[in-house]
Amino acid sequence: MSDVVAYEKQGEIALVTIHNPPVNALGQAVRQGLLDGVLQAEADDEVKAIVILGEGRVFIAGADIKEFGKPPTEPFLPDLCGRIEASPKLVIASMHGASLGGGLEVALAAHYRVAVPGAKVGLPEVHLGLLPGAGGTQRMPRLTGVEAALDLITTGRHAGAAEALKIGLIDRIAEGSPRENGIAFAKELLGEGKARRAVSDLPPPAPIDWDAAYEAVLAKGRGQIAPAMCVRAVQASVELPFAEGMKRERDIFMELMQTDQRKGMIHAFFSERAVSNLPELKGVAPRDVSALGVIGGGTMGAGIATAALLAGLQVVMLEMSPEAADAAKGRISGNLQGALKRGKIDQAGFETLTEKALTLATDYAALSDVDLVIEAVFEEMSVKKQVFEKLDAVCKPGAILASNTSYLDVNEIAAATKRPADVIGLHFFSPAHVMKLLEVVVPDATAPDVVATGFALGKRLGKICVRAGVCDGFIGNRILATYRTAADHMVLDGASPYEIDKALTAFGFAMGPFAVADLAGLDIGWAVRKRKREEGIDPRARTTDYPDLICEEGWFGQKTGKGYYIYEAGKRAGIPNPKIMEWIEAERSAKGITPQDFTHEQIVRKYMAAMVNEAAKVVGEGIARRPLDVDMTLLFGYGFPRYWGGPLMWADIVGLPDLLADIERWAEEDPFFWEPAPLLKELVETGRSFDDLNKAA
Ligand code: 3H9
Repeated sequence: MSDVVAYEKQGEIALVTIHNPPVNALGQAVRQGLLDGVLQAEADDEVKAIVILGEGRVFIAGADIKEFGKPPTEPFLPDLCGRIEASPKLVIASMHGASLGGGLEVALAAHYRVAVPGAKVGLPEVHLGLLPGAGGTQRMPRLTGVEAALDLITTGRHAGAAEALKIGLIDRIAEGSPRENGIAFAKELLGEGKARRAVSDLPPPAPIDWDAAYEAVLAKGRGQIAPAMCVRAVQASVELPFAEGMKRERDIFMELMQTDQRKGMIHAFFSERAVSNLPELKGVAPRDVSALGVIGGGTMGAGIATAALLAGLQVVMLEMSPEAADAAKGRISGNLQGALKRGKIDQAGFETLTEKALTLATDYAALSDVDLVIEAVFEEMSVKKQVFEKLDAVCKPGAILASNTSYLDVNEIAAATKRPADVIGLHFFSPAHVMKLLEVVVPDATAPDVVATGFALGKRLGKICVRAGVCDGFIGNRILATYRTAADHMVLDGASPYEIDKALTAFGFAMGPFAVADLAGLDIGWAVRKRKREEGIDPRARTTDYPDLICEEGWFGQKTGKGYYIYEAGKRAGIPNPKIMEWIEAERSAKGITPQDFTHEQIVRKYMAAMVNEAAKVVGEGIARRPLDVDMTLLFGYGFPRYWGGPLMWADIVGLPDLLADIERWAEEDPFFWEPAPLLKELVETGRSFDDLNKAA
């Protein structure tokens, strides 16, 4: 019938099967094919029921996201769903794998729904900056009530078949193939003489306090608009007749389609998938990794070991003494207890991981048989070199030696071994069993299959892997150092750390830079400052002195109860530490600075401009391959708001010429810090965007 939708008859049942790999997205041809299938079945008097199926691993993953932003083409999905629901024949959706977004909306337009036990359903449109636009906000509440519908629609989370059955979203769970299930259910319904049953005919559900729900969702979304707008669309399902509710949903959908947040989130969706797609790795087979060594069982090493154990690897944890090894085991067990509580593993699994899969050792010889070893010891070049020399001596040929360093020169570390081709940086983020980002740092001599192994391991551990070249801080920490410096300069010039934190959380960051510093530990920045001073700071750089005073007091942030903020026991959020402003004011007057006022908008602009300028240098120098690599680094490792898509997508959205003009204006006063990135200048001169570079890569 069509290339992507097949039509077939089994007696009085018509089977309309979508075959549009990889995920049966509802592109124009699929929508047309579905419509034609329904019309063909309706025209055939012998057919009494229509079963809609998806071939392959999912039922339907939703609208075709690649079509968004282009002019819509007929048949439109809401009309198609309406037409399916209006069919005089019984329509059954037989679901398996994922039924998401428009895919679930097609199922909701059917009169009955059956799913295999492993099926997942959801309306994840909010993750794309949208809302369900084909009746999801109108039909789902009629089936589940408002509360369950708002939970699924505003969070975009997936529900399993059991939950879907419980809340009334599907009618039945059946073992067997979707085809068999669909046919059996259709026969049963026909046998019982069941009538067609349109969800739109069901009475509207009971109302709730809509304004309260709207405000709560808006606050939770930290500036994201789409989830809050879902509340208004669901409200329409209760307050308006079905057809008018559909119109309201469509209006909001079209409004959201025009937003920058939609652009940012769709950029994030595709970049998240493209980031590990490197041409140089095509056809390169990774080495086998089943046993992993971890050196150093502090917070980072224990987190890495936890992630590896949860991914089914054997782990050898090497520590300096039996006591330190015991402490490391305690940390790993604590992490695994968390996984146990969240139902990720059961008690038997917990015991296997801690007692069988994990080996503690204090002698390097224990690492002689591991396939890959990750060093997470003290961040000091001489210490790292010693570790790598020892590893080189004991590890088997072909074993990969990885450093978790966050700043140091991995080329220099590799040179301490006789196998630089087997050396790589695997930079995890703390807590390593939770944070999604892994920077795969590639020194000059690393073999391609070692890089491929880094990516394969990261994927196995559930990480988003970004390739980074070697420089001080790689992609993420190098950019962080620059935008942190911009924040420090603003403090000297008149903004308070607290206003800066407020401005950036209002922009969408999970936390502002000073609250983050308190969380990470102020001693970390102190150590970096000391190292940089030893290496020699360029005399043109503006520096701040007061952060050292905080550390000299022994105030290292949350872990000591005091830093930029004071933390009362049992409370996560702190209150401003009054001593900080005293020190800042003293430093300003000692330096003869007259403080100026900063609006939140000015704070965000300067902070983001510094981030973008450094990011453009990182891309221009090839440390990051593409702008999207920077975007994913900041999104998954640094709490950057997903709805902006990443700093370079943000830059495209606000406009590169204006941003460069600001940078050049600030460079008149501080040419050292604000030196414009050559790549940024080149893009402005040639009228291109960062995303043009992504597309060309
Ligand atoms: C919507 O439905 C709007 C409607 O309410 C109203 C309309 C009017 N379109 O994730 P994977 C690609 S909005 C186009 O790696 P998995 C993906 O880019 C939609 N392409 O597989 C990748 O391509 P590549 C609401 C799509 O097994 C390949 O398929 N739905 C789409 O790990 C494999 O994807 C969603 O937001 C799409 N809809 O996970 C669901 N989906 O190979 C989005 C995927 O070139 N999708 N691709 O990199 C997912 O969550 C996951 O893909 C899924 C499979 C769970 C289905």
